[in-house]
Amino acid sequence: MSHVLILGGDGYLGWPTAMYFSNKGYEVTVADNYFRRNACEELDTGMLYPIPTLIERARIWYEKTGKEIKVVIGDLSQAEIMRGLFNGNTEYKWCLKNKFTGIPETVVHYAEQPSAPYSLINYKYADVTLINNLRVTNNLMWALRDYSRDTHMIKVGTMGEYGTPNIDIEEGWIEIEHKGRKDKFLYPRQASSLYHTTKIMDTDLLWFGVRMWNLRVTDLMQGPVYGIETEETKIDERLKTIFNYDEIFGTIINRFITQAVIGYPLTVYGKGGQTRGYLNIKDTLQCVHKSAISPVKHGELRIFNQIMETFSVNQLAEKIHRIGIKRNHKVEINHIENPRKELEEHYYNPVFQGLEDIGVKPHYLTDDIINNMFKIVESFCKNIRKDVIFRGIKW
Ligand code: USQ
Repeated sequence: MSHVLILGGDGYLGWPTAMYFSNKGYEVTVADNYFRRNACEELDTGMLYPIPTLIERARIWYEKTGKEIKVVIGDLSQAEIMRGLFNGNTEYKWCLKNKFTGIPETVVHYAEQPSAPYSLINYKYADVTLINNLRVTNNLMWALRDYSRDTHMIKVGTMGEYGTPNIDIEEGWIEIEHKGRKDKFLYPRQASSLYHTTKIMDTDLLWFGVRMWNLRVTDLMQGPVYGIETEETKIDERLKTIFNYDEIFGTIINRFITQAVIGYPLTVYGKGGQTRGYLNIKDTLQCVHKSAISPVKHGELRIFNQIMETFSVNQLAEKIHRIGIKRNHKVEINHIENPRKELEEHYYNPVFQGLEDIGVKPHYLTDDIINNMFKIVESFCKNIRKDVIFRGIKW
């Protein structure tokens, strides 16, 4: 049975990914330092519903499915904690037999501060983002270099690495002809937040590791993810993933649906022409799994653009407005001054074929999917806090 190690296994994507692999029969270990929950508490972001600790979740998963997800609680920006996951010097906080599972065939790296607004609250949060994200990536790269050059690293990057250039966005690489000669380079990157900039730096670090030490890396340029449920979270209420709708950790579709449910006008930043590529949380799991079973060669940095369709903010607001009204909510669309520094009208034409080519079957943002999200959010309506929806963190 293949062993998958998931770094950041307590997060919005990490926990559903752990259950997805476990359900497919993989041996799964998760590691996390509770960064996300602690940050939510510290910044008082509110959550749609409470979630059990990672240890409790692993126990519930075992009770419900008979499958084990081993849990390590630790800060992966500390080199020895990261290295312990590869050299056996690790301490499990929950597992059936306290025995090292061995070096993983695949490591999924989600262990980063994931919010653009968080990274720009002030100097302190910018520093936490830079130090955490770059150090965790560097620690992982060195652990693979020193203990396990065969392990396939699947790293979650972001479409925001590319920014919004006035030319088509390729999947990671571009061939450039200059003064009659040609070469292939990483596609130019220009991010619009410090968080997104750390993802650019991660890609550069990993490209170095791949060139120097023949590491095997897949870097997934992911767009904003939406959704609450996966097949595995439905097994038990308590297995739900963390769901944020606040300005700091909530992504736009999750936010707009929550806002519609409580009659808070949809907060379209500026003109609303900002276009991004979106995907359902179920597709994140598929993309990571399909990447894991079609591994890269030694010395290869494979990059996929992990999005399924593109929308402008205005298009999202209109969709959610239309469905919210049908469900008898009082929904308004409000164009507010953009707190971010970003283009509000721009060209956007990214290529995103690679993941479908390796077998991913996209879910699209249909009315059914939106209605289903509405139903779940409505059922937790009492927990929604208006005061966390917009505080105005400025770039
Ligand atoms: N936006 C609004 N109103 C809101 C919230 C957002 O108009 O109330 C706009 C933003 O200005 C932006 C777009 O919607 O133009 C997307 O914003 P977002 O907050 O959903 O996403 P973003 O900050 O870009 O970050 C999210 C995830 C991050 C991931 C990224 C992918 O938090 O982890 O890397 O999406 S991407 O956007 O492709 O870079």
